[in-house]
Amino acid sequence: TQNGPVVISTWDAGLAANKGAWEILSKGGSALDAVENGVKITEDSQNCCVGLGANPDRDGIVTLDASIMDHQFNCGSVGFLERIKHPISVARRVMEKTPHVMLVGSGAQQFAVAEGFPLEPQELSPDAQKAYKKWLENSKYEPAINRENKGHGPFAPQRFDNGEWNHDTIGMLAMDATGNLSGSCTTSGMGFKMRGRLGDSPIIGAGLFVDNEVGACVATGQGEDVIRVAGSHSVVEMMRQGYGPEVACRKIIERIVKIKKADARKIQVAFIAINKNGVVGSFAIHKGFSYAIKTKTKETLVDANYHFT
Ligand code: SD4
Repeated sequence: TQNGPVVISTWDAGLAANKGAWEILSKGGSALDAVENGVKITEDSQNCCVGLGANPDRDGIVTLDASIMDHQFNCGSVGFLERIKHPISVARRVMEKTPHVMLVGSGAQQFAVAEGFPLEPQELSPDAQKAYKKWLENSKYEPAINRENKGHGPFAPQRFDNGEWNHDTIGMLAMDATGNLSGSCTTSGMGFKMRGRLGDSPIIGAGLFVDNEVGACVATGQGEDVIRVAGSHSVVEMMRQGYGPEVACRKIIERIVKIKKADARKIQVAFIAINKNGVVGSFAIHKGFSYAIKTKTKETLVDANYHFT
């Protein structure tokens, strides 16, 4: 039911991010401003898994992806962006100031600098340095789901003993007081990815999709498997067919599980969704995914339902 503004976002870091969104929503601000302001908190945090403090690629360089979409199919994204603290704001500038939807790599960085974003030093945070050094011992790329299974919730460690974060992304969806929807997603991508790898997060329709007449969805987890089913767009299409947000998410999770066969046991994907009435829902492949909700009366972390029980 539509009961004033709502914001939801992925993982436990979503609790802090939702507060940033709520600063805007509670004053009657737009969903678009809210989803930008909210995830900037996570991008800022040196203590999390998103933004410049996050894990690097195999070559030891942090590369960031982000996307944003409003209630009128306006969208913008950046991929493979280095040395910029707030990729989400660059994505918004791409949306608002260029004739394009997506800028990547050095071009995205050049645009960001021209727009006045400071070029940050190219260095790893102390935690990321430690994790990278450890990773170099074996140099194995393993998209292990168990990152997500090892713990979550407000008291869970942000980083495990082996140096891995329990996630690398924040996705956020908001409905403002006028009933408009917007979404954002920002990530360092999978830690120790190949250089040049883009995940689902900067791809409109994969990592994020908003159709104001129907609903919105954002994804987290193994980006490659979100891309191959046009994940977030597919979830929104399920809502268009009349399914509620959780069932819509479940339908596409089940599609991924079917496609991946035995390999589905090894990957985590989760979607969160909101429909045009402000009803929210989520579904994941595995246990351990949580998402944060904030409304006028509620501020909480919810354990999502999942496929493999
Ligand atoms: C990616 N979907 O780059 C992102 C990673 C993620 O929690 O969501 N990690 O594939």
